[in-house]
Amino acid sequence: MYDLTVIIPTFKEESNIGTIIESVDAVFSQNAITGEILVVDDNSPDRTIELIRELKKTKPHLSFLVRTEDPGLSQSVVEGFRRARSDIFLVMDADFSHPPALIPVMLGGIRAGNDLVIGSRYMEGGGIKKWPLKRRVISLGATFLGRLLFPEIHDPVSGFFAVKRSVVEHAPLRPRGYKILLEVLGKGSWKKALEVPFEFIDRATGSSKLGSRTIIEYAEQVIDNARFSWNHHESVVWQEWEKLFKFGVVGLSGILVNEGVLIYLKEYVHLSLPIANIPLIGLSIASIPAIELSILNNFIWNDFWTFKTDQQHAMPHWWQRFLSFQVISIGGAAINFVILIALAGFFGVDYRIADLLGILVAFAWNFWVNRRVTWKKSE
Ligand SMILES: Nc1nc2c(ncn2[C@@H]2O[C@H](COP(=O)(O)OP(=O)(O)OP(=O)(O)O)[C@@H](O)[C@H]2O)c(=O)[nH]1
Ligand SMILES: [Mg+2]
Repeated sequence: MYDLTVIIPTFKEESNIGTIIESVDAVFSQNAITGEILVVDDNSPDRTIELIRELKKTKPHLSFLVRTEDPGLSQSVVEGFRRARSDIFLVMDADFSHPPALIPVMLGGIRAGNDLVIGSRYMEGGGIKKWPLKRRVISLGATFLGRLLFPEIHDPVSGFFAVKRSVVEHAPLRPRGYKILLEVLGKGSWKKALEVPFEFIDRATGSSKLGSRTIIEYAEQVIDNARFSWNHHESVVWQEWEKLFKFGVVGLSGILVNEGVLIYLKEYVHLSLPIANIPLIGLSIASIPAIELSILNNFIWNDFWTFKTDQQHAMPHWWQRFLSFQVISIGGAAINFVILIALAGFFGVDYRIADLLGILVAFAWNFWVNRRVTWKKSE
């Protein structure tokens, strides 16, 4: 039995296939890894297949399969999952964009108890070398969409990852397009993921296959994964919806607190300062504690309920989280205000609709930023 299976999808990689296999092999022997290499080729019209056949003669741990139907990178990887003869799968490109030297690190991550180990470009220590602006923008857009579903994963669309067999074995994967990792995250059964940074190096030889269709396919895939979670409440994405929902409920409770305090101070306390008789000033004096108490209310509920976790928070002290929440809430209020004034004042939108839009954007801001800053889990 092998320690792991390195799955390499290929299409027209005659200039890389020989060297990538040798490199992976060198890493295997330097680290005493009994690994299998599984190349999944989509019937390349160049010499890729011929070269693999040649290499196989001297390498019993090298297998390959040539697909003739339904070509595609993700489909090939999933077929690799089915054919692999070990319990740990590691997916990497053939074009040296993914450094083979990281294989032992990723294997170690799985052995240490993680279900998934992701080679990550978008975290400290990671990066991308020699990419034109257009590709960077597309990739950042894809990453942002993916992070809406998996806020804790820096690089949910990386092509470089290791995964336990059990994560994908019974997962109803619908592989399409390029971003197989998103599919695994969305439909696989996993709890713990680890990310290791790496620098993505653009291919030196061979040709790229990234087309414009990939963008549409990817958007479909994101939607499909979001939909999937509605019927699968054990999925990580569903847990995210739950947080969003709770955050919304807490927000509504904050409105009640705000209104309640305001009415109480205005109607029953009868602020007795001399200037409080001037109507607007009295209202302002009452509004400030009303807003502040609603922020406090929301913080408490979110801290004890919405973002309750058995893991350590990146901000370990409650007052740190409170300060962060406070600042972000003021930012949200400013967003609400600016949108209301801009839409109603400059674009003639009905002020009620303008306010509603402002509230929605502020809500999205509050959730997203607090999720990633205030209640970030420690790594
Ligand atoms: N089996 C299979 N492999 C593919 C297919 N398309 C790409 N690949 C392989 O998947 C890996 C990543 O593809 P790349 O074309 O390098 O994609 P990329 O890294 O986004 O783009 P470039 O590096 O600029 O080419 C490489 O090993 C390719 O050979 C495909 O349709 N089928
Ligand atoms: Mg590449």
